[in-house]
Amino acid sequence: MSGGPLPPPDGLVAGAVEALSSARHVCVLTGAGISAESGIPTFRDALTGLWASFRPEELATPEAFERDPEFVWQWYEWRRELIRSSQPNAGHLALVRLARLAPSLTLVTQNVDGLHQRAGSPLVLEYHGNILRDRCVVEQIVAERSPGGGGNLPRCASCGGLLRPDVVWFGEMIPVEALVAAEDAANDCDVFLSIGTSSLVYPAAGLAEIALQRGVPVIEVNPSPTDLTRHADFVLRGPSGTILPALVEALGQGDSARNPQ
Ligand code: BV8
Repeated sequence: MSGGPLPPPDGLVAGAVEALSSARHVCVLTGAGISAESGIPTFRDALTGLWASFRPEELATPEAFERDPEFVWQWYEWRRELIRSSQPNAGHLALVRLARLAPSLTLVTQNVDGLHQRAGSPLVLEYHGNILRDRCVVEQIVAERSPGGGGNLPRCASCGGLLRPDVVWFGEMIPVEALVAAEDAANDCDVFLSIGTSSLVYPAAGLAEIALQRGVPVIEVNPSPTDLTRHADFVLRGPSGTILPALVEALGQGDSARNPQ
């Protein structure tokens, strides 16, 4: 994608469109905010029901699972139902189109909901795992459930060990493949797009810092200010389900204007 900037539609900062339109490699980091318009509460949104008195950071820990695996499984099963009954939104779909427009795009997500994959994103780095997979606590591999179950805790079909959701809990290491690939992308990209994240959870929040230290443009898409806002080069203030389609539209228009078929 080459050639001069075009007048930006409302809400889009000209420089952001320009930075993306001349990008060779775009690195995208998404957080819970991109799935909010699909009806999935963010981590900032207070928990409801059984879990109202807990913070996600308290439930998503090996200690909580150790203490009361049934209670933690109930929370994950509740979230799984919500995710199974939700659909990717316009924000997820716009990133699929952006991946087609950009020469190279690396999509890193903190979300465990699998909605990027369901939207059709070709390559998604699951930085915090995927809630819809089970992992065997004994063999530490993704495992099938033993049909009989064994009480109300899911058991591994091959060794009978306890199963847990295949997600990264607080205090646990990021899967090394995703960790390394995401860091490589942040170290190679020439534009970093941070979407729907409060930029509070590390090491994910450190990826934008790598881009900042390299002096490549950092674009934030979020309806509210975050810890990254004052460092970002371009801030697109609004819901990703509105901003991202408009951004991709502007890029697409620019592209067809520059490369009429
Ligand atoms: C580790 C999976 C060590 C589970 C998750 C440095 C400084 C401080 C603390 C630490 C540090 N390094 C490590 C830590 C500790 C900790 C941490 O960061 N704590 C935080 C709370 C301060 N990090 C860890 O524990 C990590 N592990 O460090 O291991 C280690 C090292 C060596 C060897 C062994 C161990 C692991 C962190 C991963 C935890 N797992 N999820 C599950 O989902 O059940 S994190 C989970 O919370 C999500 O995945 C996500 O990452 C995070 C929530 O953040 P966001 O996605 O940003 O969502 P949030 O709700 O916060 O914000 C939503 C945003 O969307 C808002 O800004 C809102 O304005 C915006 N929004 C709303 N609507 C929209 C929108 N945006 C756009 N459109 C809209 N419509």
